[in-house]
Amino acid sequence: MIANREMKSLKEDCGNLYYEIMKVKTLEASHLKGGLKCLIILQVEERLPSKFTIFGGFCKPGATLKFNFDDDFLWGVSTSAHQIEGNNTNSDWWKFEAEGKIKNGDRSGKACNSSELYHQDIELAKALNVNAFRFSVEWAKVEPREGEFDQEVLHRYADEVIYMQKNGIEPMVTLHHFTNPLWIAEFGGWESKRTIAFFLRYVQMILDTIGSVKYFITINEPNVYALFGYLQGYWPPEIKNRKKMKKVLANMALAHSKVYDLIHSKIPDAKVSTAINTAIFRSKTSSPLDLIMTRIVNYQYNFSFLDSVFYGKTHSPVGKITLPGGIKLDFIGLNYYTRFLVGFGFTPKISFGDLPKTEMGYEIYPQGIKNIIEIVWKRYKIPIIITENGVADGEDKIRPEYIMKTLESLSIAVSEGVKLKGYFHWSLMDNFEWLDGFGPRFGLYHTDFRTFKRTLRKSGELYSKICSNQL
Ligand code: GCO
Repeated sequence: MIANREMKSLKEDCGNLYYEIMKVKTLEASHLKGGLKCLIILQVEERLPSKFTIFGGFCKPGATLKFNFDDDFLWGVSTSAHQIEGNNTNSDWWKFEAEGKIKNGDRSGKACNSSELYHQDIELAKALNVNAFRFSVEWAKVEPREGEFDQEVLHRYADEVIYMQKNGIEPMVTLHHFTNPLWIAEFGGWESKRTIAFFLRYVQMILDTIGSVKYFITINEPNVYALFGYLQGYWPPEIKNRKKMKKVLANMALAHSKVYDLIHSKIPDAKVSTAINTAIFRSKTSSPLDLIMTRIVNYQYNFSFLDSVFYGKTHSPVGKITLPGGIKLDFIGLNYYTRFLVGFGFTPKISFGDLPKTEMGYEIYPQGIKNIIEIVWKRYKIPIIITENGVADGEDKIRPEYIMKTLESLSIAVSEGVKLKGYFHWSLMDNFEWLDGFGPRFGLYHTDFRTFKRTLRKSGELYSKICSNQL
């Protein structure tokens, strides 16, 4: 236990990390490796809605701080094709955008022009000292019409992989990241079982072209895709029907499992997962109804899909479908951004609390990631990779501290036994943020959407130091 007086002098001494302290409870430095001049981790109690902890740290200027991660830890950045490449003309989102559905009438258009500038983007990632890069291949470009595969696009993706590997960067390929070819959407998309067969054929084509990739994400955030597209109806195909949502989740669970097997039949030592969007859910009050609702929402959102493909048996709201047996996850890909408050209702009442917000309106709650990975680890006992985490912050005021808090929280969880194999920051650069268009800026690099110039932010500098172990 550290005395308050000592605390004070540390505070005066401390360098760039400073977190608001409310009440010091314990001192713990065990999660840090050598080379450290001083660092304390403070466990703090916050007020409502229920007790939880936040962590903060100080280090002296010039101190070397090493997080408690393995030497082969994947330090990465994350992107997706539709959000950065541009000209995704044969996709369902392109049509949706043309109908004026995006904030301020934005359209993805040329996005960050990455289909032309991808070599440069890989170099920008390298300048961040990352050793991994998660990106997605775009089905609507690979197969713009049924059965018609675009060789040029396939070879561009192959080149992307080769260029990453040449630069010492491990590629992680996402096979489906929200968008679909228009022809798939037109015959019923993920509501139809036929889509699974088409998806497998497309994945086969990718595997035949892109060569020696080890890490795959089959489907990005099936929970978000199904919720926004089929229950809340904000995203294409703008359906509000719980039954259909369940069917989509079932078809995605089956597609994931089959793709898992397909990848392993070709690359036996591949590491395959889905990437689930996770969030902290807290009850608005301590009333039993709110508490029960919170448990239900938490299970359905965070765990039902993972349970389905882990146990080989669907768990509601994933609809009923027969899944092949066996665990279809080599690691667990988790995306984490924020916390929600939950109240009881015929449909659950979900809102943000009083904490300061990001440009997306999300509560700034990086420390929640610790809780998420602890629960996920306890439940499945297979390695975890954070496949996305970040913050919309064009002015870069929040991001540096957000990154530090996140990594410290992860580091503590690791010291307590959680197996964490990597962290991918969302995102390399500002890009097209779906319904919110070009407004929210998530990049470690600022993007000028007129000239496509990318400029390193302070947080990018910080991240590059972390990735090269200088901080
Ligand atoms: C998601 C996606 C990304 C987003 C990111 C920021 O989680 O919704 O994977 O495409 O851009 O999460 O909102």
